[in-house]
Amino acid sequence: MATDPVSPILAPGPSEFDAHIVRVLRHRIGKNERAAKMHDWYNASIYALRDAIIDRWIESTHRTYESGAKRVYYLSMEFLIGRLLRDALSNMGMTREMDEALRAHGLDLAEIEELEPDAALGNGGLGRLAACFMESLATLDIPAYGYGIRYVNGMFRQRIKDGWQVELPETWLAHGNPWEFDRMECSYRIGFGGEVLARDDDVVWKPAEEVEASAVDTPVVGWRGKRVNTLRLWTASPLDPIRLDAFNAGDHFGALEEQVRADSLVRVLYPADGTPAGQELRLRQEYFFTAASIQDIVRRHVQYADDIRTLPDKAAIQLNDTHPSVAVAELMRLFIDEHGLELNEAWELCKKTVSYTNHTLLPEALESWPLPLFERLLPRHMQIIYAINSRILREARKAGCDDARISAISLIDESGERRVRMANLAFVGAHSVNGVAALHTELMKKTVFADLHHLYPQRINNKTNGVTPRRWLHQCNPGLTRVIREAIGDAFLDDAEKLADLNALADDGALGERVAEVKRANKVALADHIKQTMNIRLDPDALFDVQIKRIHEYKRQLLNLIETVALYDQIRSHPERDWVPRVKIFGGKAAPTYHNAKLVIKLANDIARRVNSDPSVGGLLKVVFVPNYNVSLAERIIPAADLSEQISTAGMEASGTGNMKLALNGALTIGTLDGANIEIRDRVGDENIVIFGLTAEQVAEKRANGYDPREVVESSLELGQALSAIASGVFSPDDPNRYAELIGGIHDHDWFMCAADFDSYAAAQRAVDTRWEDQAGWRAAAIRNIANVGWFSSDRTIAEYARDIWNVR
Ligand code: B1N
Repeated sequence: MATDPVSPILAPGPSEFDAHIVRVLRHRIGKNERAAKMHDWYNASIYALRDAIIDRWIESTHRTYESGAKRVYYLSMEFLIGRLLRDALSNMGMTREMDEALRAHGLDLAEIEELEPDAALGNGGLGRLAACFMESLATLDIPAYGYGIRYVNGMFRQRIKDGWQVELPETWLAHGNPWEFDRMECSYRIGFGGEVLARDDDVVWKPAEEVEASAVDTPVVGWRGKRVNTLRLWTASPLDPIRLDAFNAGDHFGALEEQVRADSLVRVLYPADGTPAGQELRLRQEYFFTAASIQDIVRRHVQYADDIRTLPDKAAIQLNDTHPSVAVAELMRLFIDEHGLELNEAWELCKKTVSYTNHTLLPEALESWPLPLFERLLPRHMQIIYAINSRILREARKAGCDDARISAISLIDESGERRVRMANLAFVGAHSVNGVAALHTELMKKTVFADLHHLYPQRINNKTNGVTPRRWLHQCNPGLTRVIREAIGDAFLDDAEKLADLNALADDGALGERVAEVKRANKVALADHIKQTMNIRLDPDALFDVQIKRIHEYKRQLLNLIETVALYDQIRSHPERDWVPRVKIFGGKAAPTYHNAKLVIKLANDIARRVNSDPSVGGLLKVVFVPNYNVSLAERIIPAADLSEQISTAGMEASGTGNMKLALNGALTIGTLDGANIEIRDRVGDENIVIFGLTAEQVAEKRANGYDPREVVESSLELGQALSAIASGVFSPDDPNRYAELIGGIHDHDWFMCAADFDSYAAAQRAVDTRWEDQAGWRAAAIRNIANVGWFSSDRTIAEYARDIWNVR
């Protein structure tokens, strides 16, 4: 039976709750128990639960107004929230009530939960971080709003067809969304284009086009239901739904053009992660949601404080990467054009209010917009950016910056086609600029932001990422949660760092057994799921080796696949050896235009087909590419993982958060000294993590001084054989040249250092095998991982933002 790790503190008794569900079924869905279908029960369950949440929500909002507390505003292009039912039940302490109520009608909560579609409003780590942060903000009782876009289709659904990724639209709203509340009264006009007129002393922007942004709210319940915050997502509609004159004149499609234009703003999330963001629609989307959010924030403030100058005391605006960084210009526009402030005063207020988080150093992911496009779409913002820029460049000159530094600091990139640099805008407009792991923050200071850091040496700070232990331990792994409670009591449920009490028990064989039993049960459950969905049979006693994340060259799924091929060769050449049975599990989406990433997916599937059907490996090696990796799949895979692959080229993964989730669920990490892996190693200890490969410094040195991958390939027999097998078509007999170019890249430049790190990686993998043979040792190491990663709770991260950046209690 499903139980909560928390005793019910708010819930009505089970029979009362049951009666409530039945009432909802009747009066809100319009069915009785006999007529109700599974989906009706699903909706009724959520509506009934929602009623309990709403009371808390209204109470939380009221409390914030009464106390005049400062609010945190988290602006993000992505919120990868996944399913909400289990999370809301668990945080409200109502899982047992729901379970019993449904049971009384012969229904199974787990089955009802499966009906909920994943809200796939994000690409990957950045969007999932935003979701974890929202939950932790509510948990820490901090008044907060998340602001983003209500994408109708969101992230694409991935199908694998003949081994290739195919992108399909995600239709998560097809059956409605019982979690959301339309706030039609909360709407703003968002302008684009047009001209800027000077009238006396005033400046007036006359947009050529306008769309209406209206709010759709979703409650975010904190742990133990203390506070419910709001995720406010904007939807778009035209000011005129239809041009009747055109329609009556027979232009039926043209008459709806405005509708289509508005609709396009909220259709899809640009499904690229770390590749050039591209075109006008993306900039329109960014301005659309940012402007609506900033206007909402300012309106809320002046309504209650009636002095715009106190905004920084009441509002902290966090920019999740540069996607909402036009907020700086929009806030300045409202200060100056709507509230009549002088530029200087407006600028000081803006910096005090705004802060910015950087999530990547990849140059191709640093947003900039062609100046003509920006000027055409946002002419008034362009003027404001020029005004800010001349201020900043004056400051830089005064501080003695040379020409090279000045042009690096400038908000306008003049090196080729002129572009507006959004990261520089966010940096200068914010009082805090943070990285997401210690190494990443240091590299920000040395690389992309070196010149801005020189000018503003106090601004950059680190806030190492975290994950919510509610979703990523309690809810996804109830078995492990139970075992931990029995071992150390309940304190860790409210403070993940209390997991450290497990350290004293790490060598306790009995605890090791219980942790291993839970892991095995989770592996059986995952194996069943994979059998059902993919018809691949997995041995739950094999080592489950997991790499789940976006497919990207720097994340090096290719390195893992090359090693898989090398292992396959070895097993076939030495069948007499005692090989540790392994299951290699891959999951992740590739950006639709990212050719090499899509090829890596095909390669994983080509290798899987060959290896899985080769009787000579005797089931010792299986390869699985799980389609459509998303939050719900992560919740199944992570509790079942033995080994966590965190093998990015050092210096390129800003933080990673999957690394934290997997360690929290007792997987050992094999990884490079990159992102938060370094901080994970610092906490779990060298003996409980497997580190290999070049350091970030060594990678930089090799890239700067030239390095010859051919030489490396020639000196490693295993690597050479694996590469030529792939390149010559052993896994792609239908198209032997399919991987020639991909593998050629490794020989020619090996930008991501797959060849350079191969031997070290392969040796680390064999060391993993040796460790696995000592099951007692493995279990102790797994427990030490669980015990020491409580620090990576997003509660700790949010507490640091609150103290150092937002100045909220
Ligand atoms: O943000 C995560 C980090 O843990 C990951 O290391 C990092 O790769 C990820 C452009 C991004 N950085 N940049 C993006 C997403 C969408 C887009 O259009 C860039 N995502 C990350 C959380 O800090």
